[in-house]
Amino acid sequence: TSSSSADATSTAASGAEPAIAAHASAVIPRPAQVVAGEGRFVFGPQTRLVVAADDAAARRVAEDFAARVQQLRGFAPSIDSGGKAGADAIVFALDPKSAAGDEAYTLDIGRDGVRVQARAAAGLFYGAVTLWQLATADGGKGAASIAAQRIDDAPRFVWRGLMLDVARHFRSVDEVKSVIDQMALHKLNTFHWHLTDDQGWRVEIKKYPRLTEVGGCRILAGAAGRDAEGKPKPYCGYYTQEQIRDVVRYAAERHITVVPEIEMPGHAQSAIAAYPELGVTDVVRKAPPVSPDWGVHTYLYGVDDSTFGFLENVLDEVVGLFPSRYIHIGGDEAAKDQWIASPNVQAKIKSLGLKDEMALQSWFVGRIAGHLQKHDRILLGWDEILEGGKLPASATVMSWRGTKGAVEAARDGHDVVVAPDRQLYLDYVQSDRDDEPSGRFPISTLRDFYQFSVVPAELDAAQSKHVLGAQANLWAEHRRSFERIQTALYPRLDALSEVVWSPQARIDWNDFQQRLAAQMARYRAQDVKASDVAYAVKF
Ligand code: TNX
Repeated sequence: TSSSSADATSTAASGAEPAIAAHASAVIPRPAQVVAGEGRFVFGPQTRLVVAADDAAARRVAEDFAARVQQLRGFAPSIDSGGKAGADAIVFALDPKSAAGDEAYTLDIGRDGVRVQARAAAGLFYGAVTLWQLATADGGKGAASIAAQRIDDAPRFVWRGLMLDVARHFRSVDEVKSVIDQMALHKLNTFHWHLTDDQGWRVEIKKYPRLTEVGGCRILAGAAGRDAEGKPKPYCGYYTQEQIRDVVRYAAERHITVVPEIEMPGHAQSAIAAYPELGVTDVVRKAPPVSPDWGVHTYLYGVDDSTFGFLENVLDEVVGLFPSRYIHIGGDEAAKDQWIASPNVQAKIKSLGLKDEMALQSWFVGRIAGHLQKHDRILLGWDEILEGGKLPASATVMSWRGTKGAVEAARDGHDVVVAPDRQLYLDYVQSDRDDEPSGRFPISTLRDFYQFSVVPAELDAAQSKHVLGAQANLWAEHRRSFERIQTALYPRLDALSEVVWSPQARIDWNDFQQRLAAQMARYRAQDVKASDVAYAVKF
């Protein structure tokens, strides 16, 4: 279907060699440039993975590649440190002179061997992922044949993200790592971890142990929250700081940055349940429970200096755990009812010379941004942070209520990440099938995801430079089991990866569908539950 892909290349099969996979360029996201070559490379247990003796980064990439090959094809090629290139070798080489960026790579596949080359470890890793996909496109075991081709690849956007909500339903470290693994295999590089919300506080903060002891547990509404004798059954989960560090390290090894989100001033009910003095104390006199149900709740932080002291202490620990440049502070859906009802808050608004509660939220965000700046970190928030006043120049906006916020912010000189709900939310249902799990309406299909265009049409070329990229968000209200998380994610993650990685001109729904067949087989082989709805629904 594509003139520049290697699909058409096939030499007469000589009995001993395995056949070339039907779709020989089954790579997702689709590489920027593919030029077909002559012949094929035979990849089997005898293949050597060659790395320079002193190149630790290339060695890590080669080891990771060998383990992934072992998982799918049942053999692990050996690592030949300091060995020579040859027709039986795949060379992984860092070349600091390469002109392209740190995430770019070239992949040269021919009869006389394979060379994966990049300027930096990230690019080399992505080159190996592409090679792994080519080497597993037929879904088979044992030796494989890979069509000769030359790939020159680099991402379109620097922010290629996924958000996972572990506040509504907790996910184990292993489950989180499994998601991170799949992100890496799709060349995504930013994992946004939604760690706090009304229904749960999931990150250990040493200074405030009740955040997780109390805020990490809730009682589910209805029968699900009671045991056989009708006694409440706590439903709990949080990550220790050691576990957080482990996940951050695991992600970094896969060239993924973890961006934590600590919600404020709203979506704070679990924190206020743990420490009621953080709330609007002249209105709320009794500690709320950690929220047992969904929706936009009214508990939000107060604006006393003591509450800012708490938030700053929390952020200080968060900054210590997460090396990311960006710290997400939420900012969405902060219902202002309690601020409006509070004489203390109203007095504060007056004393600051502010107009109203919206202006107070803007002031709140500015104060937190200043604190993060002391740590050399950039405040990131949902598009509500644009409301009520001027955002600090460095603040970055994540646009979820469509792309309006992205347009406004980019025009105003802020960097933006687009994550519009109707297009890139993974909690929407995917079909009208009887076995479709519950979720938000209307239906959001794989094709809807695939056809999303990242840069809003309203932006001119200069403003568009502020668009860092896009991410999909997986809110978990409807997703209690990990299997439901997985079927919401896969294969829509494939569509997302192409939208944020591949050049616009390479976006092609028919071609994508063909390549997806091999990917669905890879999911099965890796024991990853993917939704088959893409095949069941007529588009
Ligand atoms: C809105 S999107 C929220 C989340 C919900 C989601 C449900 C956003 C910034 N806030 O709290 O989980 O809708 O789709």
